[in-house]
Amino acid sequence: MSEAGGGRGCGCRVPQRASWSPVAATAALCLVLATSVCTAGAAPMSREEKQKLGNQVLEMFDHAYGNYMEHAYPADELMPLTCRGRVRGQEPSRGDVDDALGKFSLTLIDSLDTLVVLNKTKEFEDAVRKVLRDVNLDNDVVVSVFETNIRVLGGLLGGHSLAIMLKEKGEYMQWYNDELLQMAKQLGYKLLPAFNTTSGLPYPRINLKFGIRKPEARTGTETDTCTACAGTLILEFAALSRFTGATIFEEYARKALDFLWEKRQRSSNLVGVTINIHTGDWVRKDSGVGAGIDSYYEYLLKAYVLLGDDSFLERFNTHYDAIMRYISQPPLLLDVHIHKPMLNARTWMDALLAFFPGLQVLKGDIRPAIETHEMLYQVIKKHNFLPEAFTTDFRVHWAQHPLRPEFAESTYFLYKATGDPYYLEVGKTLIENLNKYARVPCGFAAMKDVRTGSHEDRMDSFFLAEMFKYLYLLFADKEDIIFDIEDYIFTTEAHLLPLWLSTTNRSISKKNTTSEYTELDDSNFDWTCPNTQILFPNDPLYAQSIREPLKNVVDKSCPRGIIRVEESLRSGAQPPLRARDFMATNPEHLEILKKMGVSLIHLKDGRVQLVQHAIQAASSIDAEDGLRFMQEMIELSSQQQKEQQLPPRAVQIISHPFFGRVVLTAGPAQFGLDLSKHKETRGFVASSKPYNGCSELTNPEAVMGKIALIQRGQCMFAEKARNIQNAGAIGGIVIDDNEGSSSDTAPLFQMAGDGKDTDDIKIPMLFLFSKEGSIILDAIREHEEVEVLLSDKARDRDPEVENEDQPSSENDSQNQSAEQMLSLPQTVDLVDQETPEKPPESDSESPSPADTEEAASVAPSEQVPSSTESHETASLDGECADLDNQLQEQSETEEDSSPNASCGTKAQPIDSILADWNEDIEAFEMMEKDEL
Ligand code: DMJ
Repeated sequence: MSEAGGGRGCGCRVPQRASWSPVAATAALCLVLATSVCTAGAAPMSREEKQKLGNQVLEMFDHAYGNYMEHAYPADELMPLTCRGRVRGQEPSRGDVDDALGKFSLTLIDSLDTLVVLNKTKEFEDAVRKVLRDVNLDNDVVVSVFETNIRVLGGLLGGHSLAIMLKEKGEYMQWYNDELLQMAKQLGYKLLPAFNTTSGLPYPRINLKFGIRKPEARTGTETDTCTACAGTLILEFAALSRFTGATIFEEYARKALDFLWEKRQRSSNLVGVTINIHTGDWVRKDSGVGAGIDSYYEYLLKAYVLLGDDSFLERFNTHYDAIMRYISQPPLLLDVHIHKPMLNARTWMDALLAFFPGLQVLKGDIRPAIETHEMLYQVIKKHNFLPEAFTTDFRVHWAQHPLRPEFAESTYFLYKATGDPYYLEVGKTLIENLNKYARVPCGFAAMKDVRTGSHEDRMDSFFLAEMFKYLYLLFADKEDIIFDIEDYIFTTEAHLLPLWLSTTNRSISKKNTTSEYTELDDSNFDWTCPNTQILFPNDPLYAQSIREPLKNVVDKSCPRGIIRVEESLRSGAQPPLRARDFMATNPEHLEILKKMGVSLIHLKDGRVQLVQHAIQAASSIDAEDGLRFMQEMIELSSQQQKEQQLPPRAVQIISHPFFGRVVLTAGPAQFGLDLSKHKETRGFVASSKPYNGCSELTNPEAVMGKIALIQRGQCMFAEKARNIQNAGAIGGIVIDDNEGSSSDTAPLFQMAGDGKDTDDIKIPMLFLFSKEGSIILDAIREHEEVEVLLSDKARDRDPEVENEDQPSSENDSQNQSAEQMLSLPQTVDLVDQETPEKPPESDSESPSPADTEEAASVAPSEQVPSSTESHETASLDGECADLDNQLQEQSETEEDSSPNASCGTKAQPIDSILADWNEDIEAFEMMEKDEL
């Protein structure tokens, strides 16, 4: 079985290592598909049901791909709400995320091999012809080297791999003469100038036409890149070298990997998130398996699988040990500091780490894969999708979800490894949620906010490259696919590269291997992994027994019970007080604060301020706990501020032909009916006259009983509200007058009152940026009668509409369904609607800081200076021994630790420790600002 099947390359010892190649070693399997095994947990799924789901995936793909081709191509991506192409430069810039767009028909290229996997061979042939005819790689546009590599180079190579496979079969692609490979080579050469650094780490961006150096390039001044950006090249570059014989690509990618390996933090064996491409210094020293690092680890293991080079496996295993020791806190995966790996760097996780269980399957470490996957699935069940980031107690941290495929990927690999039909049910839920919440008439729209169900006008190319592949393969039987998927490896973008490359053009494969590898102890190789053939027949309930204790981890269990074993061991019986548990009214907590040197100052305005003076702590350990507590409190506080700042609302278009599928992100008002208090308002929309709503309306008959549309500007929001209310409107939507503004690019805000009493305003008021507003205005132009729902969370679409709607045409047949749907009074109470910000049920007994005004009001900026100030002259008399032990462990192998590493003879002055801590605290604050 190949890697693609989840069974290969997990580091098993194979009989003849020297001559081993992935192809030759297909008999030496670590994980064997156990399709015949069913656990008692989930009933087996019938062949018919699997086929039905597979067909549903095909229909969904057609909906996404068809709309892209019809309305967006040759643009890079589809904008599914406005049903047009996203052309860079023609839309407001979204920052880094736009660096994937190179005016090279990104979605088409990223979809090529998906077409073959989904058995759409004719469409594939047609798509390849379009790529060859239309795509230009020589555009004057600055693109991300990483994204261009994984999506475009990977897409071309995946397309080439399957084109030659089809050609060999003798029916399709008979005309094909390696044209995609030639394009890939052309693109490869365009990316090479990015590697012109002394370190060999690539610049993060390159101009496709002008490269790096030329003044016209408009890039080349960056100093930092992310670890994944520099470490996710080897599969595509090695494949390019081996397909073409041009060794330079593989050499460059290997050199970048060698450098990263050299720079790993030697005592923890972890890597940071961001590195300086010139000096090799870690810029961000936090480390996890998600954003910024993820595919670096993935590519080490997969490079071993594809290229058969032991050094990659050795590096992977070394890192994997470190990940399992420090980052893995089952079922969580939490970022830590590379220099202080026992310390968590965050109290939240990002969605990208959802790929990790899949990688663990490939490695052969099934138990933690099942655990993490289960935890993620519960988060999904709670929010319908995995939010971009969520806290350790499973609240939303970043509410977007751009239809990422990582969880589907892990689900597929876990199913392949366990054969447990539970994972088919998981896949079914993913399909249902996509259709229910993300499907719009013109494709699938990313979720702007999983809490409100609002959409973003965005359908990323990876949705077609990855999501449909993994979902289709999950339900497919061998005979459903026209080639043997086991002969290929998936890149991080799910492009397929043939395993036979391992034996082709291998000339450079050993050239750059440093002597270090041969010197390293063989025990570093973890050659063992569970064999499911043995494991599952012996215990068919294995996977379920691992999931069982986690069944309620998100909803019912007490997440704060998940405290690192090391922490409890270190501090004896009583674990340190966690910021999220703190209550300013609890005398025990106040006692602990005192011990930690933290004092509580009651401010005049009712808030409290926490200040730490390490010198006042009872011991050095307590001082350290106090610092950590403060650090947690800072993070918690900023998270709460974020949550309080932006309570977005939703405008859901419910009339024909939208039927509730288009959900727009809206800003609330500080006056009028509060939609978060279990209310929603439904009505037809009408433009007010005058449109700015700044005087008495001249068309009260038109807005009476309706939701009035008003343009922003020229008077206060509250004045507009009063004018439309007086005309009999039941709600109002203010549309931004700033043309082109969009919630994709501008932060939402609340409409403030007019400084006077606004209690007289009873109707709900929402704000839409111009782009979202024009979706409603366009709808009026086209359909005249447009009905919307104003709420704090989109209401479910009517399932009957869903059924009728798929896969048949969406344009007709819907009038009567519109009546069935959402037959609510104009203003209704929602029963028990979930409010995601609230801590889990179990927290209600002992409220988290989110429930206490005091803790929420802690001002981060006030904490840090106070503590540093008081540390300058601090000493920890009599407490050196404990601190010494703590620090010694960390500092012995620390590359950049000061010579005075700890107390006593090896004393590290407390201010140096604290300076170090403050550096971490600053790093937290920086991380908070960073986007994924
Ligand atoms: C994809 O482009 C790739 O999987 C990449 O490695 C990171 N994640 C995105 C999709 O989420």
